[in-house]
Amino acid sequence: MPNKSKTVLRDTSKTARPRAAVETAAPRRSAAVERKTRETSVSVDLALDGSGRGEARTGVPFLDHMLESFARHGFFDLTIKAAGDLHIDDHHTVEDVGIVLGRAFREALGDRSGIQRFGEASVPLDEAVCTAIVDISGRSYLGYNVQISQERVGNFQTELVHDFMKAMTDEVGMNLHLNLISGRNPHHIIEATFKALARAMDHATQLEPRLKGVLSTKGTLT
Ligand SMILES: [Mn+2]
Repeated sequence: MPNKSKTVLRDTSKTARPRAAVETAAPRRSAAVERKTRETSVSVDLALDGSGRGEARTGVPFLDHMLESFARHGFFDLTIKAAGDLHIDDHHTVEDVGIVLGRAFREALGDRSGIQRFGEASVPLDEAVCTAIVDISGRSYLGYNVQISQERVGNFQTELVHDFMKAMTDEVGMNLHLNLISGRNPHHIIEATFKALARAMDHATQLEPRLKGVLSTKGTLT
């Protein structure tokens, strides 16, 4: 006898757990940060426990592409708006977006109790492979080993990635090592770098259920 069983879609909406029970399980880890200078005006809305919904409007389209990829692969909900002095060049805007995004992470993490703290990820994009290793330790350090031989990708200066990462690292208060393992195309290299950062930070910012307080024998991560 052939198996005649068939799939029946059942309406489970009435038996499902009430949403409120899930949503009140943990406090919302999020931040909204604004910063205005004579050079730029930047706002960032960040939720650590998001779904990867990213919207970036910085006036620097390549940076928008990278930030939306960062949100997607880190499962962060992220809205970034910036208006900067792009008539000079992209530098102030890219660096200041890094500052405000870093500040948003710092604020959303609070006293950093309960977080995994460490994260590591390697991400390939065709011929490019980049590794990100992060420790959200409260001590700032950037190890940047992402050599890009091309000066630009489209209009975007590839050197600005270093400035963005330095600004963000300093503001979060974290140790970040970015190591390019291989790569030729600058778009691939930078995108693999942002995706690796996203995955490493997703892991490092997640809550460790066995942990009470902060993951430090010193007793503080701020
Ligand atoms: Mn791309």
